[in-house]
Amino acid sequence: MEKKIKCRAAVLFEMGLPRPFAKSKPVRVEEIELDPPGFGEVLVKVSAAGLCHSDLSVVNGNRPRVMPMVLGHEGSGVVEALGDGVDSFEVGDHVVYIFVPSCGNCIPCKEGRPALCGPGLAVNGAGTLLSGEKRIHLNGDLINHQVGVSCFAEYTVVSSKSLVKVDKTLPLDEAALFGCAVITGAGAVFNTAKIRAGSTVAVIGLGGTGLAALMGAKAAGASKIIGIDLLKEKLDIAKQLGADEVYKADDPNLLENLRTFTNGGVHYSFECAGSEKAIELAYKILRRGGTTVSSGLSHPDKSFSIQHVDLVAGEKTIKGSFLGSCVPDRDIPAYIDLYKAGRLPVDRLMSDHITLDEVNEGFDKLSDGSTVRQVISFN
Ligand code: CXF
Ligand code: ZN
Repeated sequence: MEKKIKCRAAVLFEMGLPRPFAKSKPVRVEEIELDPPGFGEVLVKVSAAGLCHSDLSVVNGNRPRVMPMVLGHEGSGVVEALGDGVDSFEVGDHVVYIFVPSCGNCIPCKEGRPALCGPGLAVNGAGTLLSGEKRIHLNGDLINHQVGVSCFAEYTVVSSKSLVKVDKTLPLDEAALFGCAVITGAGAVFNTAKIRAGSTVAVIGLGGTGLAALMGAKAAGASKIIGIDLLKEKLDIAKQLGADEVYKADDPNLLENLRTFTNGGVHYSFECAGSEKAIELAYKILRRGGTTVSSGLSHPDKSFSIQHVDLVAGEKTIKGSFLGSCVPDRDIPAYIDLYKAGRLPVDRLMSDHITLDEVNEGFDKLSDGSTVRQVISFN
């Protein structure tokens, strides 16, 4: 396949522009040109892409990246063409994007920890594909990929190591959510924490990943699930999804009430908000022997503080979780099966379908907290 492809894509030119984004327009829909897929690469026609807080963090400057960049890291699509050397996919396959390409050869990959792939993390920082190449041209210049995906576009060229094949009976807008919200949130529960049935769980930050963590805790047999967020609307959604109790994060009685409700604190707390205040709270609500798992991403300048003696004498654990500590080829099909069996109601995360041209407005809504997952539809 030799031909270049022209298509529309949402390009971020400058981080940190003021709100409302509908007015400052940090993202512009432009016509880009994609090179044909190189060795080990795949051309995918995008079907759906979710707006995630990690995209918003790039837009508002909390997650500094190389500019300009075609945004989007959570999405799904259909394989349109294969580069040389790709034998794991066929034209017509339905795929979900993975936001860390895994080389398969480095020590973390060989240890079964693809989220920690060395080359994958390096190329993500550099704005290239796993090959080290960029395949996106804008007005004749090469521009950057977001974590090897850049699926806020009608087409993508990506490494085959950035894709997982999925069941064709699953609607592609639902499939998209498995690539970030579901593996990050549910993966933190199933893989990073490996919670024990009957344990008590609190989730702090009830966006897409937090609600997916809550669903994961339910599926894994938690006895009491607590949702915590600053916004009352999010607490209401958590209740509808099966939270047994909810607290506003700024409620002055939160600690006392939570300790009474759980008889001394939770076994597991999941920080899904991406703020140092959230991880400090996640730690404070643990019972002795408890574990905090953090999957939120805050600004690289931020640190958090805990009482050292309490960590030691209380035998507490704090763990980071990236990509839900998942093995995507193994876990995405498994989580899709749980969804189909009604045990992980992922479709409930979807708030609205929007168009590519509505992305700035979508980021305003996401900043306000008035939505969970807005999904860009391309068909
Ligand atoms: C992020 C992690 C950093 C890269 C983009 C995706 N995860 C979830 O949003
Ligand atoms: Zn995400």
